[in-house]
Amino acid sequence: MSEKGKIVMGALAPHPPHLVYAENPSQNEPTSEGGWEELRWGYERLRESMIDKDFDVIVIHTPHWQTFIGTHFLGVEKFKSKSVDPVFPNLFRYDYDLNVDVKLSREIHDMAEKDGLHVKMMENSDFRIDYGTITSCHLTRPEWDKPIVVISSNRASSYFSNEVMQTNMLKLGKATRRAIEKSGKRALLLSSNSLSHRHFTIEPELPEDMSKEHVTNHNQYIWDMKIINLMLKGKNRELIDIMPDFTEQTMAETDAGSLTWLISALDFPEYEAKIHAYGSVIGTGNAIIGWDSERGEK
Ligand code: 2X7
Ligand code: FE2
Repeated sequence: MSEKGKIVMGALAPHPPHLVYAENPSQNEPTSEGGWEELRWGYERLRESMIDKDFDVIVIHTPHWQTFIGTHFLGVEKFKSKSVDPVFPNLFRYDYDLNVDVKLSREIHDMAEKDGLHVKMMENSDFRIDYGTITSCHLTRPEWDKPIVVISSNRASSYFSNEVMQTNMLKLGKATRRAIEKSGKRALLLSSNSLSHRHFTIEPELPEDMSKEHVTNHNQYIWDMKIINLMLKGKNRELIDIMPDFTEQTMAETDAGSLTWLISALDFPEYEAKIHAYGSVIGTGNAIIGWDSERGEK
């Protein structure tokens, strides 16, 4: 029987809406001729790597639900509507229908509150789910057969500094781990973010024209490789130490705190992570990486 109350796996699961657009799922209105295959095949490999995993819930931290006073948690059991990416409405108009594990959501909220973080349950049933959550969840688990817990990105990095954001997200990661252990549930954790994040400002006429796709500049690429190699080698304390510099120099989407939260929730893994893909989307750097905590912690 599977051991109860644990994180069975963590993943860096970036959310460029282009990847959903390129897959042409029935839920998305626009249609494409494909594109970004390396990343989409990487998601396929991530899904294969968890085919035997037994888990009850997906817990995701998302950069595109941005809250300025504290961290918020979805607190309504069902959401059904259309999500439109405000920057790429031409690519992403997605009909979603999803279930939330409100009990676990509240348990993480309560644990974080006890640890002194500002938190809030979001109980507005008309709330529009952000495209980051939908994209990462769709690509990781297209069946949508597991309830999710969605955690907002508190913008402490914009209001204060990357260091303040990190301090809070390290606490939130710990609280998340303890709440999951106490709950008896088996959870898959997703950090929904790109790495380097300098975007092109002009989109090619055909968005999926792969002859136009490349990382914005070499500096971004060198930084991404440094960060990826630390994760692959299990050097996650060093990763956290240099994350503020990385975030600043590449405008990385790690400013959202998602990756810091994940590394802390996984308790700074010293085992090797597995990379499934690296690729650029409109110039940003994206890596799909899995931490098999059940295998790694043995
Ligand atoms: O939100 C995003 C992103 N993080 C990366 C690339 C392209 C679009 O949207
Ligand atoms: Fe994003």
